[in-house]
Amino acid sequence: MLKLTESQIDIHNMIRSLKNFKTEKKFQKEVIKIMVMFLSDAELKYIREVFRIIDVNHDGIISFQELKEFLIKYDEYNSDEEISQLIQS
Ligand SMILES: [Ca+2]
Repeated sequence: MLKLTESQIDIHNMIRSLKNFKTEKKFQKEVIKIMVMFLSDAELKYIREVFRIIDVNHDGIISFQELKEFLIKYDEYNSDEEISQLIQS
């Protein structure tokens, strides 16, 4: 069974994707819907694993604080406002 560890996941690349996501919200959401249909089990597993890492208390929700701590940990934190924008997108 494939088990991804935190070190195997390209966190910075993932954060970059998240940040770009807000720029063209509507278009990107449509693209993501289509992409999800074509994702392999391994890719879906990868996404779930990243979610699990951010969702520290494992309640199935990524809170503002969890996302902030995650970005600080990976040196990608800029401002609370940026996090708000990420959450709203
Ligand atoms: Ca949580």
